[in-house]
Amino acid sequence: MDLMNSTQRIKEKARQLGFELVGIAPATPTPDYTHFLRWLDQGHAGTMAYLQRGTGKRGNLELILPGVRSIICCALNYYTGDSLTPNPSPDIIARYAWGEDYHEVMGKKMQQLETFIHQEIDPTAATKSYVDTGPILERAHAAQAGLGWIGKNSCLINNGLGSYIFLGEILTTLELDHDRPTYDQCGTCTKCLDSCPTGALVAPYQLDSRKCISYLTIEYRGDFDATQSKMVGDHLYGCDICQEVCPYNDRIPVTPLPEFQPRPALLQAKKVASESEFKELIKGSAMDRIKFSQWVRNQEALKKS
Ligand code: B12
Repeated sequence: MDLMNSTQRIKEKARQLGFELVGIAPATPTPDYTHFLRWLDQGHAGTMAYLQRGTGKRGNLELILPGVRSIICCALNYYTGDSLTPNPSPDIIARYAWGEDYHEVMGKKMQQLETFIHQEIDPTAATKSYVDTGPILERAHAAQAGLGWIGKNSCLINNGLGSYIFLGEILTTLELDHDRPTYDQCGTCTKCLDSCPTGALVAPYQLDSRKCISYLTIEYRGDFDATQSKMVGDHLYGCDICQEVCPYNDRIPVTPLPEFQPRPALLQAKKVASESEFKELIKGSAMDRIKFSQWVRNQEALKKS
């Protein structure tokens, strides 16, 4: 099979499906894997036990898909800009949760790409696709595929699209032409580290989740103590501060996807108090990651701030 030709056809199809970025990484362990292990040892994952569980697979993709050779890495822009109205504040609800659930929107596109591979490239190729929930280091593979670099805020940043991009991958047994990684373009800038109000970026590229507002408002299930409550401040769901201050997120294009446009209901998020209102608010969005009890907890922290 013509390696170059298959690679080009897959990339072309990905672009047709609306992915702004597509690149191919080798299915070898990423150099970042050792950082991941150290990060876990340091307790930076907090209570996210699922990260510990998938450790072996993250280091050896053969355990996920025997015979895996390539990772097709895709990115989808979710930035909707600030000039659109209605527009919730990224200080209260993180941008990634403004529109429809990206797991669904991007997941469907990834499946379409998988179908294309089976129907048009090689019916014998095995594939496995992920958006967010798989036991793989998505940012590290995307960086290896040349989609951007892992910035000091630990986000995958593209010079042109910035970091408001979702990542998705197809692991495949297909031999494809691999892309080259780009270089770290953060330079001497430390705006993300300096701006994080809780000091969660404990060093460049290293996020201690236990201090991260995104983790506290979404992943952390317990009650807040006084310190945590103060840390969360005005944020009801997620946090974008380390991205809002990033110079690579100035003058970036807005997504053409109607699915990612802000849901008007979010403008009233601060007032949502009953469980039925909450269920309505999170329906079909990535916000359904949290339970009503967490929402109440986050609201109470906001009242105190
Ligand atoms: C767990 C998780 C979280 C946790 C932990 C975040 C984190 N930084 O790890 C919490 C809940 C805090 C979180 C928050 C957010 N998340 Co999240 N999250 C994940 C998830 C499921 C796993 C990430 C992981 O493995 N972390 C492990 C640590 C070790 O990785 P890391 O911090 O990125 O560190 C890397 C490098 O910095 C480097 N490194 C680490 N230590 C060191 C040390 C040195 C010296 C060096 C040089 C390098 C280095 O190696 C690491 C491995 O690649 C991924 C999906 C996936 N399966 O990959 C989504 C993912 C990373 N999240 C995503 C998003 C959108 C967010 C938020 C923006 C949401 C929000 N607005 O609230 C924030 C961003 C916060 C931030 N600055 O990272 C996107 C990121 C897209 C992008 N452009 O980067 C992903 C890829 C989901 C997706 N499919 O789109 N998330």
